Amino acid sequence: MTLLDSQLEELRRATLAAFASAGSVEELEESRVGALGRKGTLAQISKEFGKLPPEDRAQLGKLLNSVKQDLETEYEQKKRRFEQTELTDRLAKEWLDVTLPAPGVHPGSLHPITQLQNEIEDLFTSLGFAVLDGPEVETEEHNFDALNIPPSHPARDMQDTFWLSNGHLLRTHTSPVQVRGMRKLGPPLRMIAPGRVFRNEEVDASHEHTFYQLEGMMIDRDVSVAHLIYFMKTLLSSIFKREVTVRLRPGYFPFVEPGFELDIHCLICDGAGCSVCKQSGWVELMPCGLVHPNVLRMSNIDPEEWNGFAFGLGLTRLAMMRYGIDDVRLLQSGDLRFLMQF
Ligand code: FA5
Repeated sequence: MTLLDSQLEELRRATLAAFASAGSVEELEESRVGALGRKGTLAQISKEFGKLPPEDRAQLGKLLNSVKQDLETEYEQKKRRFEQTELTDRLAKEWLDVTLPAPGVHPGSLHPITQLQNEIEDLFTSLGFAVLDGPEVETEEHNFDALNIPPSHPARDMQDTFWLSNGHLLRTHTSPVQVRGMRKLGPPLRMIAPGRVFRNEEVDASHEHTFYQLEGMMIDRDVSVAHLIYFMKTLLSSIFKREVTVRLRPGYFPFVEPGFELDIHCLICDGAGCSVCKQSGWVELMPCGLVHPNVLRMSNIDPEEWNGFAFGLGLTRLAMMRYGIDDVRLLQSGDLRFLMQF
């Protein structure tokens, strides 16, 4: 064995031992550079190689290659083990249950009035009614005159109006959409019109200045109060999915004749009396009646040939009964503690 042979064997032994005891990738790399780098021990020994007599070169060459290969193989394996451990440690630290809900994020939901409106729209469209829309800023003609309420009529005082400086107004009810529907579509007509309405009135547990109504109208030949009662019953049983007590009493609205008030037995206090029903046990929900001939005439419909019914559901009040909300002001408060319950 030549001196170079034993130097190579020593290099293999010492470097394998250094690789084995390396505690980090950096230590491992340091040992590799010392042994196999451009200026490392193996490179030094290789320089002596050329000085050997040719007969010794072949054997030493073999040994040199085998030492190089052993060290490189061991280096690669050890390095891979380090990388593996590092990955396992990282995964253990960064472990995450992707099925958990994100903290502090609450999924949005539809406002209770919107939910109710969608349900009623689905019901009425299934019964052949069109869903119409109208402007919130209305003309006096659509909101009052065409509904048989001329300027000096005392019924104008029934709804305190927000007048605009240009003579228009914020609609006080959804009934002007009846007028738009009759004039645009003509008879026969089945329509509903949900929407926001405005009244300049004192706010309390059951009165808002801004609230929602849902207008309904059917114009055909030989429409009677029986048709009106059928649709109102269908509506209420679909919304409450149980028996609710209602009463029908005469009511005055210039645009219907006869006119009725449909009241619902207060579901907040079960009729015992509370601030929502003003201690009466009943809540005004849905005024209605047969369309006045004047109203038909003013929208170019011949009352000799056609007649119909109309109703004006208090959508906001219906939401209160449906969800047991005891103060109307909560609905537009924007209070998330309230809204997140729906
Ligand atoms: C009307 O607005 C008529 N246009 C309804 C109508 C249509 C009658 C078609 C006949 C034929 P009234 O002013 O009563 O009627 O309002 C209708 C409903 O809206 C009431 O029964 C009530 O449920 C609701 N409502 C009235 N004022 C308020 C208010 N300030 N806050 C919340 N809901 C209200």
